[in-house]
Amino acid sequence: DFVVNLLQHPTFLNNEYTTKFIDTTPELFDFKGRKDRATKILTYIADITVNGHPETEGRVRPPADIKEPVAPRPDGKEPPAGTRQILEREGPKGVADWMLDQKKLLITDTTMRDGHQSLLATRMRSIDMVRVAPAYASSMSDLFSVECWGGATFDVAYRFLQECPWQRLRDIRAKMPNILTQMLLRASNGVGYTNYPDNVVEYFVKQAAESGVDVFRVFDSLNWVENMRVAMDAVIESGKICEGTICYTGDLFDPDRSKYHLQYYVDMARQLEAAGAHVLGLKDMAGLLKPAQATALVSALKQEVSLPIHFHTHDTSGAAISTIMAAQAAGVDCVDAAMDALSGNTSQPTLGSIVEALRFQERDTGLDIAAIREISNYWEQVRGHYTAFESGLQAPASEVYLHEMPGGQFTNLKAQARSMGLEEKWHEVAKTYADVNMMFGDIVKVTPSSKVVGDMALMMVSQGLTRADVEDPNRDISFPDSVIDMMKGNLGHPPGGWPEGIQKKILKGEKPLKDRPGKHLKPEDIEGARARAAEETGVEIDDEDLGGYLMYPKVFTDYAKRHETYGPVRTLPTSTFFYGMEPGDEISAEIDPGKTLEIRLSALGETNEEGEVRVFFELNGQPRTIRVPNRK
Ligand code: BTN
Ligand code: 3PY
Ligand code: ZN
Repeated sequence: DFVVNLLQHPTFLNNEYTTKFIDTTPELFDFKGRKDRATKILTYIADITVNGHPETEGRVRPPADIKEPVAPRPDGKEPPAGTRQILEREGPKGVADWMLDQKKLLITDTTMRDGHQSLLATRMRSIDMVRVAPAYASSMSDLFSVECWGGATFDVAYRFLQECPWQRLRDIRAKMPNILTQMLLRASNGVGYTNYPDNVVEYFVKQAAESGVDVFRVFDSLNWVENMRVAMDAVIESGKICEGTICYTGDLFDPDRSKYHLQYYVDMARQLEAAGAHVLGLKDMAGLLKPAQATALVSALKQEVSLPIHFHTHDTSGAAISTIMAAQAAGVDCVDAAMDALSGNTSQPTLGSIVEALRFQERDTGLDIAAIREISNYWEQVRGHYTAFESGLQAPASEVYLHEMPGGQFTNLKAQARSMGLEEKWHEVAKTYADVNMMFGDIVKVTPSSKVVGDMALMMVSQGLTRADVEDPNRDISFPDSVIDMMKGNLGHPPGGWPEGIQKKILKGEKPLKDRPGKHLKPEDIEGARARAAEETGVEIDDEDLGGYLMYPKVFTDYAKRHETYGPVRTLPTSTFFYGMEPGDEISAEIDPGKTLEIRLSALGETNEEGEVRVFFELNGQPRTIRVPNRK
């Protein structure tokens, strides 16, 4: 490839080349046989067209005539100043004071993070978000924030979408300069599933702040404030907004679940305030908070702490809007909602309906309902491209009060159960999940502790074991690794510790940690990790890449290697990314600002004796042929 490129280059042909020419056009002299980005992208399209995408295989396909989503056009004016300007001008404390001064109910739009995490298995691609960001900037500048990063979106971007989560963040930030961006951070678990060394958590937060996160919602999966300090301190140090968060579980009014009573939450809120939180997050990850309980809890928290309160819930039960109304009446400052087309069920409650419910009243959100409808119509078109990832959940259900699964886990665990052949036993899985929770001492269930409970429940249902079987001292049980890890104390400790009997049985005599896992984890040699990542991938590792590698070494290096083969596939339309092209299709892909590839697939050849297919393209009007193996 390089020889052909070089010989055709005008500078070479005119005999004007110097060694500087070699320095400034390294791609022409790449002897490792690396291809240019257009060839890489064509190779990707050819491969998906011939072999399909593994993630959508056997799943429901969007209609053949589905259109490319079109985002509402911004009005062309400079975007109005929003919350981002308050942060820039007055800092995080200034934002918190501003929140407290507002009469209106503030709203965070979660569509770009929890919305699709909870409805579409986290599979939404960056291009579908970045395209609508200018419309948010122009018509939604009264939002408190847009949650668009963290949680499961980080690893899913690398793992399944072949794109860089940091680039997503930078692109959204650039196109939406007036609204705060928000992320979900699992404290010492970062955006992963187990505790990381303190210096890794610090590095990650610093980089996230630099790349564009303004609000960090920090929570711990066992509600252990001690284990949140490293992450909280790093956020405070970065000058961004630290939303120290309480996870809500159980039922505040259930006399049999006295572990999570009003005083428990008030104490935790005070600890978070003392730890320096600017905002108090109240995270109802499963959607368990009922209206009257919301009145009691929000009133108490408003009375006992002086921070603005930001409430997050899920509509799994169908009752979330009543809870939101109770919370706002009790004085909650800000609530999370998803744009209508990606709301409801395991997602957040419906943004437009909350706006309407408060219209013409004291706490009117001030958001423009016509703009909301337009943006939601865009999301509706986008959602149509992701039918492969729909859960098939038909209706909200009160069963959530039994199992208490987080909205972000529900559809995921259901898919896992299906893949293990346990789909018919789903309600048994749900009941067993509840039993495991009680066996573990009635814990907060949110990533990663929720994943541990889910692993245990699936294991029990697949092996036909009851709680009594598992607890039977005379019965040998082989526990999942994640369960052993949690009982060792590697996620921290729940209030009151783990139940001794089951912990002893799981650890088989091994001694658990008594304090903070981060105290025992050796600090990472960060520059050593960068060198290792470069060695493993053969590419240069920048600060953002390093953040990916520190969280997920294998996921990151696999991504980086595929990137070398396939190039910037994030620029492809979603239908092309998941389904390839049909002969006659034309698409464009903007690989750099202003540099667009016009791609037409002209024809597909037959499979030859070597098992290869030739795929005929026109690239910016020029014919190009790509050969790919037929693996079907
Ligand atoms: C939870 O466990 O509470 C939330 C579940 C989020 C899981 C995400 S979905 C895709 C990705 N792959 C995994 O195995 N887990 C994450
Ligand atoms: C996550 O950590 O990904 C969650 O959404 C927890 O609710
Ligand atoms: Zn959530």
